[in-house]
Amino acid sequence: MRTAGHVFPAEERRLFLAHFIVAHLAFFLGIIAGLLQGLSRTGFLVLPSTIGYYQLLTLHGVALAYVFTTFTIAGFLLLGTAKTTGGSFTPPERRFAWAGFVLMLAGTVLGVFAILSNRATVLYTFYPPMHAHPTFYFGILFVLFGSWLPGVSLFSAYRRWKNAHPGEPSPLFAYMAVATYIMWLIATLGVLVELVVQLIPWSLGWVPRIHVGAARTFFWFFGHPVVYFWLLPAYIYWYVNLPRMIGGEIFSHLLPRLTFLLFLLYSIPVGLHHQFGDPGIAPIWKFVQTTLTFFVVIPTLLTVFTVLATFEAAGRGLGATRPFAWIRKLPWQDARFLAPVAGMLFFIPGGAGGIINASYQLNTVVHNTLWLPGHFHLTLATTVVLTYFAITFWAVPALTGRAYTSGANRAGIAAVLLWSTGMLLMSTAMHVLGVLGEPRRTAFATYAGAAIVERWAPWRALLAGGAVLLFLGALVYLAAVAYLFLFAPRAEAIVDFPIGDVRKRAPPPPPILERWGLWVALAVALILIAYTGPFIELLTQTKNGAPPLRTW
Ligand code: HAS
Ligand code: CU
Repeated sequence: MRTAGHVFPAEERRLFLAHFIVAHLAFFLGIIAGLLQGLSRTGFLVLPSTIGYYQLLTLHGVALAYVFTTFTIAGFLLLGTAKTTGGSFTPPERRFAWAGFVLMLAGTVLGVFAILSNRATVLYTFYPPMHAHPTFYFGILFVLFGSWLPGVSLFSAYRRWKNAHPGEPSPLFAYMAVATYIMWLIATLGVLVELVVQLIPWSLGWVPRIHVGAARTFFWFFGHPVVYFWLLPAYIYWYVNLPRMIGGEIFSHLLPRLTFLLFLLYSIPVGLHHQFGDPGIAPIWKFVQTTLTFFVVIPTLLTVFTVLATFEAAGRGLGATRPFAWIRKLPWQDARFLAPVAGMLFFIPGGAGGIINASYQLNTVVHNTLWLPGHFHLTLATTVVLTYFAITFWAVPALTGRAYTSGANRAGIAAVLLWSTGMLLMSTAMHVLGVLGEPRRTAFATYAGAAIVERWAPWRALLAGGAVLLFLGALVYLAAVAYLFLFAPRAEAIVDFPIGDVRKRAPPPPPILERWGLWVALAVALILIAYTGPFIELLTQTKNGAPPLRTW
């Protein structure tokens, strides 16, 4: 690969590219599982007896929700932080990031091996007492440890930049990356305790029984913030990268930083909204965490406001004067714009569904039904994933030095349209089926010909049709990415990675926003308020654990 004419030095390019490569291998694995299970759980395909439905479902969830995301996030945040803190990492920072990559890769190989060899059909939430082979839990543990190390590299780059520029506001991208990884470090402590104290000793046979209630609570301590770990990098792209791409400026130093701080505070103490139906936890704690869940909507609303304001300002800057004329000035024909904006539109029903889920009583109607997969295929698999598509379309050419050709862009647009149409069909069907009572986490069943199943039939067909379109969209996307990696012509000019500037007139951010110790202390205080009571109750009331169970 040439070195002249690149934004990043060769060492950085290799590091970032490695992340995007593994991410997309996992994506490929995940979408195959997705297609097969979409067709089989609706009755259109009978799986060969060597493949279990729940095994596929585990593979789908782990490959896409954990591996594809974590590698893409690490690659993207490392790339943007390097770019905004001086252009490259120091050798130790790079070594940390590589060590993280190797650990995550080793963990992925272990975990995928356990799933493919049918030793870990426990779904991506790995709820005990379902009992997987230790390799699965060690795999998850390695991915977790590995995922911390890029955080260390970017904390160090951020500090290095701060020391060299005393008194100046830190680069917005690096600030947001730091906030995301601090949140992630705290969040992963929950699942770390679950793995190290509970699951691993139990799976090795050192202890006979496991405290299921505590395990689920440790899991959701992590399981809710993980959704913001996926979402925040997409927000970074919306806040920092999109404005440059559309020729606009970020209009405020304060709002984007405030958004990320609020996520740091409110992402974690809300995990009980996944456990409204769990016994052993008094309703008051569920109510406290419901209330906190409503607080975590606020930074999203701040984001909607800021992103729309940036779009409008950019459109007006390009000469739009009449109300809403600015919308037509935006680069709709560019997949790197269309994809995230389609994602934003899907976030309207996705987020609204989230608010329904979070409403303690309404949750009873939708919990454990197909509504839930409908919800997270809108939020994660559309809002977030479409934004990751756009990030990849920028990152790969910037790293390979190849041109983002109009052909690649057309394929990108086709992928976005197929994905959006497929998801519209599939997630609508899932939401309706959920309200009609079809359970989630279940293989195809006719329930002995119960009358309700007849009402499900047309929606199941819609779901399957959506899954096929999604698969086609994913293939077109992967073809475009492979082309950008390997075959696109060399770019004539340097392929940049767009990072927006905050407008000159914006007042500088108050220094208190960079006092991380304070924000971490506040986050810990909120966590203690939300979680001390439930844990005391769980650990004192229910003493007997469950023996291991193999359901597959
Ligand atoms: Fe969720 C379950 C509540 C957001 C993912 N969620 C899940 C699960 C996943 C998931 C994976 O309270 C299943 C876990 C499992 O396997 O059991 N969720 C919420 C709430 C939000 C929310 C309140 N979820 C997300 C995001 C996810 C995600 C984001 C992934 C990335 N969720 C729940 C609850 C459950 C749950 C319960 C458990 C249910 C149960 O019973 O098990 C909020 O963060 C949502 C806030 C968002 C909004 C939308 C505002 C956006 C607008 C559009 C943007 C437009 C723009 C401008 C920027 C309020 C209005 C457009 C411009 C143009 C020019 C077009
Ligand atoms: Cu949640």
